[in-house]
Amino acid sequence: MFQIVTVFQISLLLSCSLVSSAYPACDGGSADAALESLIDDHVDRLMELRLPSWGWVNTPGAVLGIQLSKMQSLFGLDRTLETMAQEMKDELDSTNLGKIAHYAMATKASCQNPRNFSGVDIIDRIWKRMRFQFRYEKMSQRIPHDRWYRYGLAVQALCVCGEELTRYHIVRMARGQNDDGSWGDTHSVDDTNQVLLAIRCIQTQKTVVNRPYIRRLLRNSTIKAISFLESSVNADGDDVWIGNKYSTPGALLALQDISDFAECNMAAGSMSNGLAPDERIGAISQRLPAMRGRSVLTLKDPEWTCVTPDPIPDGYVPNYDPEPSLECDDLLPGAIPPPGVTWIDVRLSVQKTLGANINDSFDLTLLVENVNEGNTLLQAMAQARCLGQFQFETVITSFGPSVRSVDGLQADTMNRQYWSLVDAGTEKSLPLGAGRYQPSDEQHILFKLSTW
Ligand code: B12
Ligand SMILES: *[C@@H]1O[C@H](CO)[C@@H](O)[C@H](O)[C@H]1NC(C)=O
Ligand SMILES: *[C@@H]1O[C@H](CO)[C@@H](O)[C@H](O)[C@H]1NC(C)=O
Ligand SMILES: *[C@@H]1O[C@H](CO)[C@@H](O)[C@H](O)[C@H]1NC(C)=O
Repeated sequence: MFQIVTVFQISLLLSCSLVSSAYPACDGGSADAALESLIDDHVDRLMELRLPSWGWVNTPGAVLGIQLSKMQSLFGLDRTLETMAQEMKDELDSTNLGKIAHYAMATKASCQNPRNFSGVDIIDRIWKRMRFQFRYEKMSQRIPHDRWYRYGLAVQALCVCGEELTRYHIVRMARGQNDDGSWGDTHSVDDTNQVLLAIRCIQTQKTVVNRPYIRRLLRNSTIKAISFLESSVNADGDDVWIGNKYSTPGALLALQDISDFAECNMAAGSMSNGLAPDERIGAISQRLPAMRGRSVLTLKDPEWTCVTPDPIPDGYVPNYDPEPSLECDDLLPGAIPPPGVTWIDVRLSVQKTLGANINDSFDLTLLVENVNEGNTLLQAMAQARCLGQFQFETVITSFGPSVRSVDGLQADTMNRQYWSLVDAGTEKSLPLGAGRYQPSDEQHILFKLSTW
């Protein structure tokens, strides 16, 4: 039933969209004036979200996003690259494979040498980590240590920097594909996007092109991946997404030039519909290249060149503070709601046992009363904290604050634990993080310790 409705809604949209324009991610053309100005808005927002260090919460992620979409706008690039080099050296041993891949691609995109970026051979660091991707915890494994999204980024980074992937890594990637054509489970559209783009890149390599078996293997994999992504197209009100709003940019780039699906322009149109005021650098820097229709595969082009960035605008000082303001004075309700404000009640529960069933008992449950309607989940959590009823900690990430510890229990990220945010009524995972999700009246939200 659900699928029939979805297809019906999509065809309705199709018939109304005759006047809509074509998008670069779908037809390879260039951006029209409206899209160009939206790209500018995205870059401007990134400049507002720049930290006093001239970097970002994820510096290479933001640099890569701008370099691929509007290179000349990256004013202050020299200072950013200095910061990026320092941040890279500081976290080289502790961060994940995907972040190191971001460093390599941001360096390449800025026409620096990834083999010697401020003395560091980033490519060598990626190769070293590739060695144990399918061998850890003393066993041979099907799922890479850093998971598919980051593995895909690493293969892309090696490939666009001219490295030849080995047969071992290629075969492992193809064999890790699920029967439905996807990779991963928790965020499978996002994972599939990155692996598909990685496969597309290595399909141009000599080692692959010369070996019929590998060539066929990857061709088969690609066909299944395309069909999984096309079957993930869905209508959401007036919008069309591949997966959801935040997996659509990656999917459009992964499918670019290899798939000619009817809803491409609609998905690209939905994606190019604006910039939500509370979107963070993660979402913005992933959307930029997709609006321009230029994936990291373009970095492989021997003609890739850099331009001198615009001068730093007069009076520009990067000064973004990523810590959310959660003052009790602003959050604790008075005796009656202020004019124009409606109060809602939100229930919060916690399950600390890994693998617990949603119907099992909770370790903690509480009702947060008199939350301003429209406040975020994080504000509701902080309101309960101000009353001494709830404890939690967050860490700042490129998608905003991420819940790291709840009721005194910290997720063990080294062992891939995390606090998943679940609607206890529908049992569905929340589509947005605590810093952006706005609970509704009587909604019951569960913090469930999980692994990925
Ligand atoms: C891997 C991944 C995860 C891993 C993160 C592992 C880790 N801590 O290192 C796990 C499985 C834990 C995870 C959890 C969640 N995720 Co997630 N995740 C991803 C994914 C697929 C790739 C991120 C990555 O590795 N990037 C590469 C590195 C190099 O870049 P980075 O900037 O350093 O990435 C960091 C952030 O992405 C952060 N992160 C990942 N997910 C989320 C979600 C939120 C809300 C926040 C604040 C941060 C965050 O973890 C990365 C490392 O620190 C992205 C997909 C995408 N398109 O970006 C989704 C994505 C970022 N996740 C998303 C969501 C919704 C969630 C959850 C809220 C799901 C839920 N209901 O529980 C939870 C977060 C709950 C919490 N405790 O706050 C959405 C965010 C949408 C939005 N605009 O808010 C995305 C875009 C997926 C999607 N298409 O919907 N995620
Ligand atoms: C890396 O580059 C610096 C100059 O930027 C140079 O002095 C150094 O010798 C190079 N290192 C290697 C290993 O090539
Ligand atoms: C590719 O798919 C075809 C048809 O499904 C199959 O016969 C063949 O064995 C596959 N090749 C490889 C290398 O997986
Ligand atoms: C939880 O209980 C409800 C109704 O009691 C049931 O419909 C649902 O399938 C259960 N969920 C799980 C995961 O067992």
